[in-house]
Amino acid sequence: MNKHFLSLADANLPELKNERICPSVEPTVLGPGSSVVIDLGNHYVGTLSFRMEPHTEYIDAPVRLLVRFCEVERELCDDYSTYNGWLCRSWLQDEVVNIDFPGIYTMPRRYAARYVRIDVLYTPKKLVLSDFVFTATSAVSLSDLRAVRIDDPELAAIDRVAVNTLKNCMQRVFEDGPKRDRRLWIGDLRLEALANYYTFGDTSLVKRCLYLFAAAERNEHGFMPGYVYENPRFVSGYWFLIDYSLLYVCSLCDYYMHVGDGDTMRELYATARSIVDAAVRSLDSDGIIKAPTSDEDIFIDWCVGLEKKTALHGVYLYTLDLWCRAISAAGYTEDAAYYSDLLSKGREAARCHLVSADGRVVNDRDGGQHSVHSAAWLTLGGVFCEDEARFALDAAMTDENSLKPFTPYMHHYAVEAMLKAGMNKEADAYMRHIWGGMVKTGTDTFFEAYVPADPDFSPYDDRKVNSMCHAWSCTPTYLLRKYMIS
Ligand code: RAM
Repeated sequence: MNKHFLSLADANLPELKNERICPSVEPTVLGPGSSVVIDLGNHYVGTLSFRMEPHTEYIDAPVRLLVRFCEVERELCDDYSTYNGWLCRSWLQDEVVNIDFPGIYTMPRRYAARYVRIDVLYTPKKLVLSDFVFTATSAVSLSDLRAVRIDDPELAAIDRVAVNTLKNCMQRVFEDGPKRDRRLWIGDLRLEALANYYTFGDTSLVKRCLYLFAAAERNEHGFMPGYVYENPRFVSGYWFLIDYSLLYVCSLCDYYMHVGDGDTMRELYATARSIVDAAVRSLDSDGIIKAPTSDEDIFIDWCVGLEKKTALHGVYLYTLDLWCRAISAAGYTEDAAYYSDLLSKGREAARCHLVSADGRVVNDRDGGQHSVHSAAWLTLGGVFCEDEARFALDAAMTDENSLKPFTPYMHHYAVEAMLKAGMNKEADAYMRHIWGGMVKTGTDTFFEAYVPADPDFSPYDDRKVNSMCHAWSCTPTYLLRKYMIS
């Protein structure tokens, strides 16, 4: 672990802001087997306290309650006893609490919720619950939000939910999800940071996260872990995702382009360059990037059955492109020329080996699989001119048999690719379909995974553990503010 970078990260630790939410709930008389649902009126992240008093007679035994925190309404009725996901059951936000004495009870942990359901498990006498207070936390508050005017009500709703998602994920770091995993992941960080530049503008939180990753241990190939833990102490992550490692470089470049902080660019230059060089060392004899160990080391999306080699090459080119622009702006002219040459070669290699004769992004390396992922990432990598990109994207999106994105993370890059290809109308329709589709479910925040045809899809084999306020879903506020509204 690099202590110097860690100390710079710590110097940017935010002071969290608190907001007291007092839902209007009448004092409720409850006996064994009865329950109450508290609606906080919006999705928040924080702690809950409430008052428990005897109804008429003194309660001469502990009161045992089951308290469940739900991010969206449908979770109120989920049966947790049937949970069969491969992530630990303890991520589900339910607690059995024993209250020995009347008075205010404060729950010990932080939760992410719009609704709280309390079931009385055991009590010898009736009790009354009242005075619910949810203390919500975030690194930012809505009063910091840059105001914009969005006349279209559907887009305004999408923006509102996106901003709420971002706010609730901005804590000590840019968390991926406040319910789960509550840690700093590169892929999530990059998208949150972009959205943040156009909304809350909290640049020191971005800086903190860039330094946290720079402090992490690399693997033997020179790649960075996809995530780190930082609370209560720093621990490097164990999953080395090549695309995420490259997106760290992009995050630094974005930060420099938006903030113009030359000191941080200089501090982190060698770190970022060594990742780019690790990618260059991973090129095969055709000049296409290849995961040094196995394809397990590439993320791209949670899409089931996805082949990822083409998309990874797109991420490599996209990173080189941004890297060249940022470092030449920062004055590293010689290096910029060296990497520009690699970029041209990488694009040429993609045209030769990854694009079929008819202009679709289909090749043997990915077993002839057609996907929106591959077409989007090669477009973002600058492999095509606008017409070619439009053709490749359109072919991938309209082919019934092609694979489509499963996560708002990949939906985001699909929209970015459409915008790059000048498909503004299609990008608008896509955003309304995906993020507008989530809004129609009545949610206050955007989800970790969203497959319109399969609302129960979970990367973890059980929807109950999905995060329903997930950082990488917050980008419509960025897309709208940067490209779609004036
Ligand atoms: C999941 C989380 C996180 C993401 C990784 C790859 O575990 O949802 O957000 O970055 O996958």
